[in-house]
Amino acid sequence: MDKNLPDASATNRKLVVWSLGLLCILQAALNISLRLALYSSDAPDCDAVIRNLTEERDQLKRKLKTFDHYTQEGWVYFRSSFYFISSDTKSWADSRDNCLQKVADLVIINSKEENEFIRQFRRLFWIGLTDKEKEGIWKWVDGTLLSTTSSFWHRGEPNSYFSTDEDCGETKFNEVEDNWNDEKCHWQKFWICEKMEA
Ligand code: 2F8
Ligand code: CA
Repeated sequence: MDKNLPDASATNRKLVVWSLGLLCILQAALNISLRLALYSSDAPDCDAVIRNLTEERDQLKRKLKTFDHYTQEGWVYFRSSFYFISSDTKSWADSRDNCLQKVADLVIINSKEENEFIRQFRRLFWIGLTDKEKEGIWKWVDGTLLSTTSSFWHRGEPNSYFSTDEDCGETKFNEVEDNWNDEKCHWQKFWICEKMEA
């Protein structure tokens, strides 16, 4: 062998060592860039996503349990509230007491849809509306003033009929959309309690 020529196996070894070195550098670079991509701010936080989904699932389970409980006890569900339709009659105050005992209150009507929901029963029901604190100032049982844009007094009502004291609200003229009447609170009537979904 010519001593001036480089040893072939030594050259190969150098080549292998360099290649391995290069591969190591490439792998490290790949590793770093993958980690950067995974933990960059716009990558989804998987733990947070799972936490949110679990919370949503538990909330739905709780809702379903509440729904089953109230509907089995005869409450009717409509737009995020449960309604109890009485099958006997009481004065306005006794009706309200009955609702309070059920951890509910006499119905508060906030929309035309809710009034239509109640009107469909075609009954004379006490509702949670009264002006017993101050004549002519109609308030719901939660203390809110009756809104002029969402009231359904029948034509000519409220009228405190012939100056008799009619301080409690009822549904009466159910053949038309504006079906409310003011009535004497001691009259015995059916009533509707409302319990808002938690
Ligand atoms: O005409 C409206 C009037 O109708 C009744 O009186 C005749 C009501 N009272 C009773 O039903 C007891 C009034 O409240 C109502 O305004
Ligand atoms: Ca009246």
